[in-house]
Amino acid sequence: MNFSDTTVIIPTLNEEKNIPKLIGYLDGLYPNIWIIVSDDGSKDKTKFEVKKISKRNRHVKFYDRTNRKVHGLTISIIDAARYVKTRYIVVMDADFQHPPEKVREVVEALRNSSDVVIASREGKIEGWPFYRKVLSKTAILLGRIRLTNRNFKYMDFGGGFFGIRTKFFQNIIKRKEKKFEPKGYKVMFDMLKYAPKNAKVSEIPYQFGLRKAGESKLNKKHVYYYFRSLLK
Ligand SMILES: Nc1nc2c(ncn2[C@@H]2O[C@H](COP(=O)(O)OP(=O)(O)OP(=O)(O)O)[C@@H](O)[C@H]2O)c(=O)[nH]1
Ligand SMILES: [Mg+2]
Repeated sequence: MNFSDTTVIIPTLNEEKNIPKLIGYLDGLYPNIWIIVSDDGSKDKTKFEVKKISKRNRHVKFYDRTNRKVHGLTISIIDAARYVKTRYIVVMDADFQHPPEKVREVVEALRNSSDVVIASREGKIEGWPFYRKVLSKTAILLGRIRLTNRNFKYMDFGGGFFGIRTKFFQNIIKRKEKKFEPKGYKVMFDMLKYAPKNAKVSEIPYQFGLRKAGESKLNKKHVYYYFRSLLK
């Protein structure tokens, strides 16, 4: 099966331990898939590692955002999405919390005419402290209220793993770019707020785990960005 219709966007900040492995998996599992690593000026060897791979694989691109004025997870994804030429996009983290084997199902659902495919987190999130569980539940509840009247409000809109038809995503970005929280972590939520009511959104479950290597970049600021995004 050929995956030249799909670009995987991977935002990175200091992911030298994960990103070469993840690219290796994706490349092995999905012939001809395109990969954009959207990096916000990593201080480790992320750039070196990805550049090394991209020299022998023209399907792998390193998007260097070091000198951009605004840095952040959401802006890294939407900026990369503007360059995509393939019909479909898959967005996933570098740290293996989003299993590369699931990309196949995400792409298949897009090919079966979904506009958006939400990879939804299943099972217990082992290792999360109590406060993070409470925070997550509250965030979901408020997000559902924000998405009132949308048939996708019960889906897992708070995650970072999703597939989307490129034109569909680029249209929303064009119309509502200013409404996205550039430094926030909830790009899927921001996008869904402005998706047409009749958008075809489907869901595939996956087992969510802890990051494989490296450090988390999530902090209190990101919670603030989410709450601000609820009001937009
Ligand atoms: N380009 C860019 N990537 C980022 C930024 N912050 C985080 N990332 C990347 O976005 C992905 C998600 O970040 P994580 O730190 O894993 O956040 P998280 O998954 O909510 O937190 P953990 O569960 O602790 O891993 C990873 O691939 C990070 O390297 C940023 O400001 N810019
Ligand atoms: Mg993570």
